[in-house]
Amino acid sequence: MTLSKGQCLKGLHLMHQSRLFEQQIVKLFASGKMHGTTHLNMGQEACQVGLALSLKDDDWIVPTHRCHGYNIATGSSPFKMFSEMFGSKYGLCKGLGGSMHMSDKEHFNLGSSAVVASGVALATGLSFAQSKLKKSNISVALFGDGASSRGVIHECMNMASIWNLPTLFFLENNGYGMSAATSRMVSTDSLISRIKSYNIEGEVVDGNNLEEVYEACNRARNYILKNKKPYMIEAKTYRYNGHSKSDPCVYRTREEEELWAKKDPIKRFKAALLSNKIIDENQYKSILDDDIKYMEKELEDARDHKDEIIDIHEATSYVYADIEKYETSCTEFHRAYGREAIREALLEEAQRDESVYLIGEDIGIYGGCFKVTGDLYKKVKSQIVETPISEEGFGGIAVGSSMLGIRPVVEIMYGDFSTLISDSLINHASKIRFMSAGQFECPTVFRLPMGCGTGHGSQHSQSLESLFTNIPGLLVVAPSSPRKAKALLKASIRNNNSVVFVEYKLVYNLNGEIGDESDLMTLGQCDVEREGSKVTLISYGYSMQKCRDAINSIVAKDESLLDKIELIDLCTLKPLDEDTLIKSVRKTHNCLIVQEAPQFGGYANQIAATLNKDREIFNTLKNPIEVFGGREMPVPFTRELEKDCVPTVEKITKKLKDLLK
Ligand SMILES: Cc1ncc(C[n+]2csc(CCOP(=O)(O)OP(=O)(O)O)c2C)c(N)n1
Repeated sequence: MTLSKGQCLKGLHLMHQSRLFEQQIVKLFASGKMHGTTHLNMGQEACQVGLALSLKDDDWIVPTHRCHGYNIATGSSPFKMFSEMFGSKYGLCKGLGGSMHMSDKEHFNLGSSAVVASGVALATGLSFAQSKLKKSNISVALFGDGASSRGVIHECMNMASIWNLPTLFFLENNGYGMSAATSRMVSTDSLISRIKSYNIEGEVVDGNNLEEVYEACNRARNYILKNKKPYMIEAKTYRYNGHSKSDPCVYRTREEEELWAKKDPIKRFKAALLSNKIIDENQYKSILDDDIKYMEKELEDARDHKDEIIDIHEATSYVYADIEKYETSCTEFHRAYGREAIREALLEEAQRDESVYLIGEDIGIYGGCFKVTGDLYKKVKSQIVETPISEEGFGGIAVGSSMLGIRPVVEIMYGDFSTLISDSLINHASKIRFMSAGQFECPTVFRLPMGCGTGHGSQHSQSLESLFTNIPGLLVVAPSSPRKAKALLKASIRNNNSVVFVEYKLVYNLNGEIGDESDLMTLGQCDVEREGSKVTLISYGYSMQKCRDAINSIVAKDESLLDKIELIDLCTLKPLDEDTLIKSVRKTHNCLIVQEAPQFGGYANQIAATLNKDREIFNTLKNPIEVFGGREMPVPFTRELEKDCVPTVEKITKKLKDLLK
């Protein structure tokens, strides 16, 4: 055998433990002692253990939802795994993850994504980081045959190939998605053949043969590190149980199940050990006995503490990383356009910190779609990563890489395409810190050019910030001027949360004073741009500029109104600086909130709700708080209609005048 005796025994123990762990889980669910759901991997142990035996410290894995065996095989404590599934504070993720999210940083296991196939992007991101940080390690992207039809996998294979990433794509082909047989769902008999399109090498193995899997993984690891190329393994295997706990497997025959039971990976490995005289029957029995006792003890300990859970305050503390406060001492200013201000922020931060990477489409010699990155490809060339048109893939890669020390700043060409990266933002970047109970952080910035006024039509002009403000775990920042764009972006890049950085495209064309490299603004603070006594006007992004213009036009005609309007720039939409807003409206008793996004369901309504809940404001308001947003229509192309579908300076002026009466 190619495995040493030590490896054989370890492999046998691990396969037993994986199976025994899940047999206990079946009993616990059957007796109602666990809640939620679970996906069992019994029958697939050779894939998990064979792979794990080939890995070295600092090789990372991102398992699928069928993950228990991967945790056991890579060294997670069964006590902590049982505890996680009981939801107790002794769980790997303090009970915040559950069966599908068993992150274990100590054992180089990022934890699964419950969004099938998305973990592949995270794993590719880990290998992106390994490659940039010049590590001699690999990351393993695990996925199933069902997952293999998702586009993100194909995007990632393409990028791993063109960027020479050390990714092992490991497909556990157990023949079925949930109920969907591969034969019905996939356009080819050979899943591995798809890698030809990406110029990736790979092989198919018998996934129920531990030694074969181990040897293939070893070959793969050596190949990846030697050739600096990704590799793929397709392991053919079978899951014994239903897809999840409630699946009676009506879609497959008992004959088929019996056929696979004959190829049981543990029985086969035992037979190989006996025939190669590595152990005898008595030794085998004693190994199994030890494993049974070990697992029972781990369960007993976990059960003894299962009712000890973290409180809601501790749980909340895992949502956000602390936000740093900055007091600017900047005295040196120079004039710049918004796009130049952002470019300066990117340059300064990339030069200051070599882990900052700028990622996006056409951000190299083309200079970015809106010429924001400009000539940065000359100045910080090695930190610019131009991507194919694969938003979902490079969004996930950015998030994955951020957990291994990269600080990605992703440019999405148009904010409208944030719909395509929303999986990485909404399901991953925002939640991994929480689900892993703080084991991982995702310091990413996603720059999204939003808004209308450029004649680009309905699919290139939206204001989608409210899609993200409703997601716990994301910061949402929206600058309204060149200075703020620079100072807020620098603070965003340095912070340890994921930031949706909303760049209203027309702010790119504003010209103003901007600070030097020391000029940073604290995230989560509003800016009272001008003080006034009678009306509070609140806005963000390019609408702020319209508010400024409206105030100027009012004051130009009537100087007595100079100190009557208080103008507040939100700067950060989330977390919201409620105190500053409440203080202002308690003083003015009038409030108008302006946003470009359609009014219904928009973010500005949140501001109104925040102010309305203050009793003092409620009791002293002179007029209802007014929200003024875009019309209920996609942004039209026609210049006049495009202008009219969002708040205009003239209309803001009129509303302000009414409130000043
Ligand atoms: C994007 C997405 N679609 C659907 C699901 C629901 N779902 C969970 S597992 C699964 C089947 C996955 O099949 P496969 O990738 O072959 O893995 P297996 O379950 O066989 O291990 C489905 C459809 C999901 N979690 N994510």
